[in-house]
Amino acid sequence: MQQFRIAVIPGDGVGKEVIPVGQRVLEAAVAQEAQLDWHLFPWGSDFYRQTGALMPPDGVEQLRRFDAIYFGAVGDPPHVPDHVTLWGLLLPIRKQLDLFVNVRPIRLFPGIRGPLRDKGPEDIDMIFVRENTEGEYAGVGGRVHVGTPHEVALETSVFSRFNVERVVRFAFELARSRRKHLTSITKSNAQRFGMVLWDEIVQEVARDYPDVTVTSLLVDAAAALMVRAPERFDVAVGSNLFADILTDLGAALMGSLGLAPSANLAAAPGVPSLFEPVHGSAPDIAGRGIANPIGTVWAGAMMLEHLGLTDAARRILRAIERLTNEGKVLTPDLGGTATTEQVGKRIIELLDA
Ligand code: GGG
Repeated sequence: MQQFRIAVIPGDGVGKEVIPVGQRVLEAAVAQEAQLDWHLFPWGSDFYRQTGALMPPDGVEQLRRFDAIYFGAVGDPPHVPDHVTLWGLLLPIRKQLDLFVNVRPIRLFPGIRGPLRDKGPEDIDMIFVRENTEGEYAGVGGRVHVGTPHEVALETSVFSRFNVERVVRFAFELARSRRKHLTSITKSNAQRFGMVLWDEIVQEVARDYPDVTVTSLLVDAAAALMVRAPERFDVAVGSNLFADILTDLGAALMGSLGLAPSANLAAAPGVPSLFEPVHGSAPDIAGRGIANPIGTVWAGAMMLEHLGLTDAARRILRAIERLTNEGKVLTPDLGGTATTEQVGKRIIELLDA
């Protein structure tokens, strides 16, 4: 039987509730073919309160020896500022492991009524490729004259040719494996350096993919089009910030932020990729046992697929579709009354239904 070493970081808030459910579903799905050796890392805001840091100084190095990382959520406002939690845990992991793309599928599951009443599952089926290590999240900037009326803060975006090209190339490859349409999203009329470079690189790389049609959109137009005509999107590629925002919009089109998964993929072989729900720690519902675990379970399925356990991954997706289609065991964000645990249990029952 194959064995995989998985680092588990439940993190904060509802991350601690959805990750154990995800682990149980994954174990049930792979039971016949693989063993998942989980190693729990209790990092996050509690760890910060005990030690003054979100993870140990060698935390990212500790993660390198695993086959994959299963991550919950980070954030404990108002107790720890959000920029401290994000920059103390998730962003250093993405950057130091060079997890260069964040793949975020968006699709309407059968039985779910999203906010777009005239759109069905065949209309809402796209994948976002988010640049994941630089752009607006480069962390370049600073503040001067702090606390005075002359205070100034700078936040510089970074777009390197090397990085944008590999992200765009990844998106073209993905588009080629699907409906062969790529939408590139920038704001290059207003952002006249980095995003103009991005547009140029898209045009250059497009020459290697004559079978893929490309549409370039400004981010504001892209947001409007996602709502007006989501069927026009197949694969979309965008910067760290823009794709982060648009995938929350996409999750809303799916019916709930709790449904959306993401895969942070490593550029180098042998480096673990990280899989997480798109949602954060949701302090408003944390501790009540009602968080939707589907985004986390789906992220786990993406992890299994990445590890080569494609049949188990497919069975999990089918079980999620059956669950939403029967519409009986759903959490309150989807109009149901079920708990996180009950949804997990039902997904397991439906694995082989
Ligand atoms: N599930 C991971 C999580 O906690 N996400 C919250 C968040 O703020 N993420 C920022 C990002 O994905 O860049």
